[in-house]
Amino acid sequence: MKNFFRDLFTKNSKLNTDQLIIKKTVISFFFFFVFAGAAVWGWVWLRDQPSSSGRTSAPLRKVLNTNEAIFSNILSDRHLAKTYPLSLAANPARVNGNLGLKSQFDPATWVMNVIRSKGDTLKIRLEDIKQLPKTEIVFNFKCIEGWNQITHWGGVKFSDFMKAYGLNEEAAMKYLGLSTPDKQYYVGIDMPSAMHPQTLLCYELNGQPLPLDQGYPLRLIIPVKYGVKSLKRIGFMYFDNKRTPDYWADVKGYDYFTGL
Ligand SMILES: Nc1nc2c(c(=O)[nH]1)N[C@H]1C(S)=C(S)[C@@H](COP(=O)(O)O)O[C@H]1N2
Ligand SMILES: [Mo]
Repeated sequence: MKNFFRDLFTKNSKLNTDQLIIKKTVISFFFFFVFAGAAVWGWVWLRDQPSSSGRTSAPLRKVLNTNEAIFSNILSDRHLAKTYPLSLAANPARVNGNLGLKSQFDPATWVMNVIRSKGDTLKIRLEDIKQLPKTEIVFNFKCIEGWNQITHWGGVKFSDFMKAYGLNEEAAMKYLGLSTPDKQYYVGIDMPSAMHPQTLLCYELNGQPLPLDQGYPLRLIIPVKYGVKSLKRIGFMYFDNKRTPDYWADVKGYDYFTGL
């Protein structure tokens, strides 16, 4: 035993092969236990931290918030989502997600309620939206769950809509909020992404009116974001300088911006 400890602190060149093997093995185990201990300690610490929002613990939330601060800045008019030829568009297109679409719904009485910052509410019909210049896009629609699909949409640019209705004060605010008529699904979007030239108030899929389960009469299509933000069946639109509520960010702790 005495020799063993002495060997541990003896220069390698002065040890025979057996002594050297023992020395190196002991040193390896020592570091293995130090790092394993640190990893377990770190995990226990992280597990015991209070959670800040939903299910994400405060330290992890801090990292996510930093990511958001960085990535929200990358979004701007300068970056366009890639577009594709019409022939590549899926038909029929995949249907995914029916939150806010399960309540009783009467297409005949539908209007989009645009709640202005002054407090008055515009009630806009589908015919009104269709009066505005139409824009079409074929892009790769990406769902956060891991699938993507090239799809063909038609509607009005959100920025054209804001201009046409004189919603300048509202467009100058930092966030847009949208919700379904029954308010069961809602999304928050930073205004630069909403005003992006590819963001549509969309009423057509593959040249046809939207199917009911894909958001008839009007949905958002926002190619610079994951699919979660492309809210189907807009009932309400509102504006704020603070972050507007977002179903997946608030309930599940997902990233608020989900930029692409
Ligand atoms: N009202 C509403 N809109 C929604 C959802 C939803 O559950 N309810 N799901 C979102 C998600 S996660 C995706 S990927 C897309 C899917 O659009 P699609 O059904 O046209 O493929 O809609 C988004 N908009
Ligand atoms: Mo999604």
